[in-house]
Order: sequence, then structure tokens, then C-alpha cells
Amino acid sequence: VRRRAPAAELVAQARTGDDRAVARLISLVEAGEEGLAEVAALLADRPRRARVLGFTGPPGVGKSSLVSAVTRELRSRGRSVGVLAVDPSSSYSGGALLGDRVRMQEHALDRGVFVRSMASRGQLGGLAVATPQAVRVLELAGCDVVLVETVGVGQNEVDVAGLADTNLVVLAPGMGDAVQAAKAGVLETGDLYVVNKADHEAAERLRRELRTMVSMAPRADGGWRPPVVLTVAPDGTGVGELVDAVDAHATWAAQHAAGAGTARARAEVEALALFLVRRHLAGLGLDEPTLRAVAGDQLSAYDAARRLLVAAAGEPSALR
Ligand SMILES: Nc1nc2c(ncn2[C@@H]2O[C@H](COP(=O)(O)OP(=O)(O)OP(=O)(O)O)[C@@H](O)[C@H]2O)c(=O)[nH]1
Ligand SMILES: [Mg+2]
Repeated sequence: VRRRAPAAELVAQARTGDDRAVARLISLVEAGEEGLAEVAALLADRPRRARVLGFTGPPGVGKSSLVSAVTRELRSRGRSVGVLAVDPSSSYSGGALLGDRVRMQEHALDRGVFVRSMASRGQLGGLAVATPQAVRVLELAGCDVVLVETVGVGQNEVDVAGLADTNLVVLAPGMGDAVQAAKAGVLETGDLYVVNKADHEAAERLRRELRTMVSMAPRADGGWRPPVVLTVAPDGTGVGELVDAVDAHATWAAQHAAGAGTARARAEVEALALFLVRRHLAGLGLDEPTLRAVAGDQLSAYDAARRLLVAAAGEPSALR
């Protein structure tokens, strides 16, 4: 049996860019449960803050291909890159991620690239807790930029929009209803729209549609007009312009966006708070008399739930 390296040791190794330590730390935060408090505390002391780019969009539009192409472009500009593929819909890293791993092979020997995938394992807090901590691990390893791809459908669990500094919504022409549905849902969250598969003839029309929709959509933060960029991920067409647009958004956000830099903190703290409450309640359990009172309608379920939370708040030492 191999000795389990203590978290502090792993953190020290990750700081030197040790790929295995990075992998094991991310597994640790993914497992949640014990050790999360210790690891999270150690991760608080990071050497730099990476820029986080979120890639969302319907299945098959080319998100992973684009992540690989953007990684290549960023490396050519001398920036170190972390890639997180997050799959909220599956309990194991299966098909889609396997294909991605093959695609990311070209970066396998590059010490400036870290690639990890995470799947939901149904644990308390799940990926909402794990993903921001995994980003911290990649920051520890020295990444300048972290690319987060959300794989598959059912993306509600992970607040990538809150986590990312720049949200890229990826669409592709000729994908029918999925894209139509996605266009309606994602137009509030995109800082940047990518029409990938621009080698298809319908790409230009999709770009015009998106431009119109973007120009009509009200935006809370005013001022930033999300650009629509055409790309062909496999051969890198448009990817330089895409990275330029991401940089332009970073510059704009630093100067204008209210609460710049705190969105990620919010996503992180909220997920951890929910994790702590859930874990505490799971451990606390409900006493039989209370349950009987609710079952017998002498106490409303709402009041019982409130009592439980008040009791939990009364003993903060339990919320460790
Ligand atoms: N013609 C063309 N094909 C592309 C382009 N980009 C990606 N593809 C192909 O589209 C398919 C899906 O690409 P992925 O990168 O796996 O798409 P994805 O959005 O990551 O898919 P999921 O993670 O399963 O949602 C693959 O066969 C790619 O080779 C492009 O610009 N043009
Ligand atoms: Mg993918």
C-alpha cells in the first residue's frame, strides 16, 4: 500500500509544477468529504491569479477541439495553461472525455500545460465545490490561464458562468434545434460568442443571427458588446482573433465591470457554504420527536427546517 502523501506535501510539490501532485490534489478536492477544509486552507495561498475562461455550448459544437486550439495559441504566446473538463452528467470519465484526451495528446509532454477531467460523483456539494478548488490547484502550479469546458447536458450543477472571468458560448451551424434552444438560454451569460465549424456554409448566417440577438439583448453590465468570432478549431482558423477578443474582454473588465474579480469568489463561497450546511445537517440528523411532530402536523416542515438551521448556526464549531 502506497503511503498517502499529506496534503501539505502535495501542495508543495504542485507549486513546483509537479503534474502528479496536481492530479492528486484535484482528486482530493473532487472527493470532498474529509480533508476538504485542510486542502482548501492550503490552497488559499496561491502565487498568482489565473484568468479563467469558461467554454459552454451544446454537445458536439467543438468545445473540446476549441479548447485544444486555444491552448496551442496561448502556448505560442508564452502563457501556461490549465484545462479542466467538467462533466456534471456522468459519474465516470467516459467516452467524450476519452476522445478529448486523445486530442490533448499533443500537449501531453508540454510542462506548461495541465489537463484534468472531473466527473460528478454525487458527493455533497459535488462539482460546484470541486471546480473552483481545482482552479486554485492549477493556479498553484503556475497556470496563467485556466480553460474550463463543461461537457454534456444538465449543466445546472456547475456555475461556470460565475467561475469564469470570460464566458465563451460556443455554437456551430447546421446543428438544428440544439443550437436554436441554446441561443435563447445562453445569451445572457456570454461575454463572447464563437461560431465554430466556420468551414460550414451556414456559419456566416449564424453569425449574423447572433450579432442581431446580441445587439438586442439587454446587458446588466452595459458597455461590453460581446463579439461574435468565427473559428475552425481543427486548423486554428480564427483562434488568434478569438484569443485577442478574450484579452480585450479582460482589459475591459478590469476597467469597467462592477464586482470584477468577486464573481468567482461568490461561486466558490456559496458552493462551500452549501456543502458545509449539507454535511452538517447530514451529521446532525433530525430527532424523532421533531419528525413525529411534522408527520402529525403539529409542526410545519418549514419551521422544523428553520429550527435545524438555527441550531446549526448556534454551534459554529460543528461547521468545520
Ligand atoms: N468541420 C469541422 N468539424 C469540427 C470543427 N470543430 C470540431 N469539429 C468536429 O466536431 C466533432 C465534435 O467536436 P468536439 O470538440 O468533441 O465537440 P464538443 O463540443 O467538445 O462535444 P461534447 O464535449 O461532446 O459536447 C469532432 O468530430 C470534431 O472533429 C470545425 O471547426 N469544423
Ligand atoms: Mg467536449
